[in-house]
Amino acid sequence: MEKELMALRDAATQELVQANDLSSLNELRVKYLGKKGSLTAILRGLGGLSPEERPRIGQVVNEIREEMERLLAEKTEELKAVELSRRLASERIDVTLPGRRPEMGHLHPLTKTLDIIKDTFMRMGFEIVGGPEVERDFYNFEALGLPKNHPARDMQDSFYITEEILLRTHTSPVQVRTMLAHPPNHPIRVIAPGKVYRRDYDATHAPMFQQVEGLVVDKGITLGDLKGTLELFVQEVFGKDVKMRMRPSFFPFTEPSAEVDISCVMCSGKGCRVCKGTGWLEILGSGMVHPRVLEGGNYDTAVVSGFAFGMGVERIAMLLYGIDDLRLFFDNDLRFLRQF
Ligand code: 2NM
Repeated sequence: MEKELMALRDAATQELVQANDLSSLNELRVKYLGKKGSLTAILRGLGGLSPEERPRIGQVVNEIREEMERLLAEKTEELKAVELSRRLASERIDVTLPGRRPEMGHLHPLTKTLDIIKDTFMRMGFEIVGGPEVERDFYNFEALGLPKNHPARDMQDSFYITEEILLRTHTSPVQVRTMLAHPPNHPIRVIAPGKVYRRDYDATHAPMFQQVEGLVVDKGITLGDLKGTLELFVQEVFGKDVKMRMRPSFFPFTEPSAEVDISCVMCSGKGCRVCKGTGWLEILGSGMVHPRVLEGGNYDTAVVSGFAFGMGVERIAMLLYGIDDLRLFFDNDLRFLRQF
């Protein structure tokens, strides 16, 4: 028995001395001292020995185990030191390298444009109002002088949920709701920004886009008020040197109606590819609110009058930043977005 133990000790010691990494050291610990290790097995088998032999052999086994534990600890320290000096010799930290800058996000160009538009009208005393994107046919069409089968409904092919409910094609229904939410003849000065939906998709039309529509209703509001308000808006957003003009047009909810152009921001009105040689760019539609629309909003047209206008935020952003394809706003390509 003792001979066997000595042989075990010698074998273990030799293996320990030869181990040259931490994982093989651990394997040896398991092999000899682990739950199923050979020394542990011998310790368990002591019960089978005679009462005279048992204490003596037990003592030898314990001595061997203590020695092995000491050797294991020594060898572990030694190998750790070797590993540390190897890493110290091979790994280098360049403390002169520049730091890694955290990525900074920023607002989307459409958000920036909308912020500029909202800020400009807020400084002119306009309130910002909102409403549902899923809208009733009544607020989206009927109340604006567009009954069923009106030819103008073809101009904005819509996304219908049911025959009576659709995705709004403009934010005008918000203006109608605003009129109805106030007592009769209560003055109004609001803009309604928000998403609108039309069945369209090309370089200048997306099925979802953003609009800002404005509505002013009060005693004595004239076309002159409309023109002055829009001129101030154009100068604030595009700069003092930009000129504005109004052209007669048609909308079912305004009379008279006018298209508003600004002098081309690319060529300063000289004529170029962007303005197709005309020197002018169309930026919004406007007009004096049609009496039928005011009456539908509980306003007495003998007492008050109003003007309204509507613009596409994407179009304003394209002119502001010189972008030629509206789809870029929705692709989420960082190479595009990082430029703003
Ligand atoms: C436009 C052009 C002209 C408009 C009309 C109204 C309302 F609700 F008061 F009748 N809101 N917006 C309007 C007028 C919109 O967009 C090109």
